[in-house]
Amino acid sequence: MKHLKEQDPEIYRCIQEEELRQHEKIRLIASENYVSAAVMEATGSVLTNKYSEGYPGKRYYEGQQLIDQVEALAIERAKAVFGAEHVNVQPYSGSPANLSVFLAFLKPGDTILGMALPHGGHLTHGAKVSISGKYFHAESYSLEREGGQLNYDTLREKALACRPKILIAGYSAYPRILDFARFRAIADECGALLLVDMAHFAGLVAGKAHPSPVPYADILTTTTHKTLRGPRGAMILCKAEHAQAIDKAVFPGTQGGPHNHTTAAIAVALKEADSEAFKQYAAQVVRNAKALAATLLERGYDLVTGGTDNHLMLIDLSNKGISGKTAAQALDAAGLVLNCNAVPFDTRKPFDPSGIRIGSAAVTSRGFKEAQMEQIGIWIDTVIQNSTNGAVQAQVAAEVKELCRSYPAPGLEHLVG
Ligand code: DSN
Repeated sequence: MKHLKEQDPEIYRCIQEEELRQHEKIRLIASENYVSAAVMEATGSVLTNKYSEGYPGKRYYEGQQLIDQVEALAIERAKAVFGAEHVNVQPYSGSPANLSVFLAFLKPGDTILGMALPHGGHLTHGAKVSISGKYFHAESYSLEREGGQLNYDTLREKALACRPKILIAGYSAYPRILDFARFRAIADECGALLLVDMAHFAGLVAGKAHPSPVPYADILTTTTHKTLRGPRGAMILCKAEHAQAIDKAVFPGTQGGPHNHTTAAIAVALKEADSEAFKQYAAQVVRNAKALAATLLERGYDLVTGGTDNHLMLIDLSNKGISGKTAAQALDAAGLVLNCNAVPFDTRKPFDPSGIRIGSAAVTSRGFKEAQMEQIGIWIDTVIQNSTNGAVQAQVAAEVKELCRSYPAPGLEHLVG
């Protein structure tokens, strides 16, 4: 980064220090990961200089000889990895992807039905503060008070009562595998399109460590930077019959020119995902989440649904006498970075809720296995039991740093040595 260092020392310093933070700390935010050096190189390439409104073979501006190849490769790889009939790789991120789907199939005021935000759903699935909840009639389904699982009979009753045009399956904080066949049946019964937002688990699907929702959904959205381990971006997958509606809704419906550097990096990530190594990665992500969940359960932590089947877990800290925000801040000081999170039926406010969410995608990318996950569980417990003790936080932070030295993260290997 010699040019950046010279021209903008302030930004250069922030990036250098962020590199160090990502190297020295254990990153447990369930939606984050480490991209490979190859993905990073594509993201930082000259493709950022090009405008390309339109789609391969049909663009508004000239000079698309290489951009068309890049986008066509990304599309073909996505279709192959997920077995999808049609893919649009242009959405800037998950929220614009979901908005494009709504634009394609809904009129303002139409009904959508998604998982309630405090129960693990996403803002864009109809939360009142989001455009999805402001411009559409948003209904939501909840988890069960006892056990915290999704009850499909209750979901069906709700869907039959409100008759959504789009039924959304997907989450940002639900630790179990969704029953996509059941969602399909409910959507059929109430005449809805089924949208699966697989942002969180797309990498597990690509790596065959999670059932694929693709055969069941009419449309799927996903970000590309979570378990899929690509750049910050998104894709929409759909049945061939919806291809035109989706493409028109992305461009010109909600977006202008695609971010070609991101498209290239998505293509690179998809090539990486189509490998034996990525299959092993995805399987290890799930094993690691289970190992951490088991360690926390042994120490009396209240895991929503009692455990995990995917890459994340949600912990209700009410029985530990500490709020989610206080716990997350103490853990951050100790080098364990995660986020506070609402739990189902939370009585606390969203900015300082009762829970924390933990994910295993990033730590698995740096090579952590079950033994390291168990150690993380012990550290989390130690910090939470001593949340006001700065000395304990400093001691754990030193131990975390020492462990991280032996597991250089992808793209950050130069920091060890
Ligand atoms: N912000 C993401 C997450 O943390 O799950 C979802 O968009």
